[in-house]
Amino acid sequence: MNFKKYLEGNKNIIEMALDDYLPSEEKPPSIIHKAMRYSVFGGGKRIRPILTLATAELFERDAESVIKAACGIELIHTFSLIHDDLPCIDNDDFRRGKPSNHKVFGEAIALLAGDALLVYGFDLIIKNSELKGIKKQSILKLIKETSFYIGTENMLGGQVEDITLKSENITKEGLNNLYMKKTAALICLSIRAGAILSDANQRQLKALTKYGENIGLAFQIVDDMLDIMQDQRNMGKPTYANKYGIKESKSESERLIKVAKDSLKIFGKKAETLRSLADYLLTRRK
Ligand code: GRG
Repeated sequence: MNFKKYLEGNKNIIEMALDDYLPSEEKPPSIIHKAMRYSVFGGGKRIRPILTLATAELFERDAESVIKAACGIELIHTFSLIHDDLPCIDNDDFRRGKPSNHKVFGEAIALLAGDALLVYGFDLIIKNSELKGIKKQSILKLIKETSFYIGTENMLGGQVEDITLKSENITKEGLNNLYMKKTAALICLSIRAGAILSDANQRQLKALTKYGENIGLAFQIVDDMLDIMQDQRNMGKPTYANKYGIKESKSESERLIKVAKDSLKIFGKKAETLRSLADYLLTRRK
């Protein structure tokens, strides 16, 4: 199948499900439901839930058996973006070319909308237990993994380093570690979710985690390059592009994508979609 069509098809499945699961804008207290929907339907690429669906597909599981967990992870991602933009963190007035959540709804509601999306995210992961062929034990494992990958040892901790470390003081290893936590952790979780819900074995989980870590690192390096090339943001921040320039960022992201694809060897041809997804992350323009 044409890969562009695959992405579009899965994006539609995810958006329809998200619309179905989220409270309507009219439901009281209406303002927070409006704020949540504003950011959830604000033009995201849906990379993380697409990765969950694609990983489940590798184990011949259809989208229907993992869709709630996939959407839960997208809600957690959206929570992190709303909080990231707040004046007390990155102070960004725009997200995806539109006014950021706090610019439209005010800081207090934006903060609460982020909190609510985090809670709903966990709720949807738990509700994935209602879907066909899912073991309760896998859901427990996934909840534990979610807490770990978004907690202070990973996404949250990465965000702390992002706002406290200075570009001039950070080493390559330190930057790698920061990217692993801030960005690669949630990407790894998205992939591991698809694998755990499909009863993958340890060897398969290990290979998929290596794939996730490497595409996650590449994703952040590409993101920093796009920021610099498109609107000169992040000046002085600890980013690969600021420290090593565009040329080295490009070759490092290409190297990481190669390592990611090589780590899928044990799956043979069945992992073709995950390989195409890795290539797509390298060539994306937003
Ligand atoms: C609880 C205060 C508090 C914060 C939560 C803010 C935070 C912790 C974590 C944020 C981490 C973060 C923003 C990492 C950046 C990752 C990244 C490159 C996001 C953009 O992802 P895309 O391009 O987004 O997939 P779209 O727009 O497609 O949804």
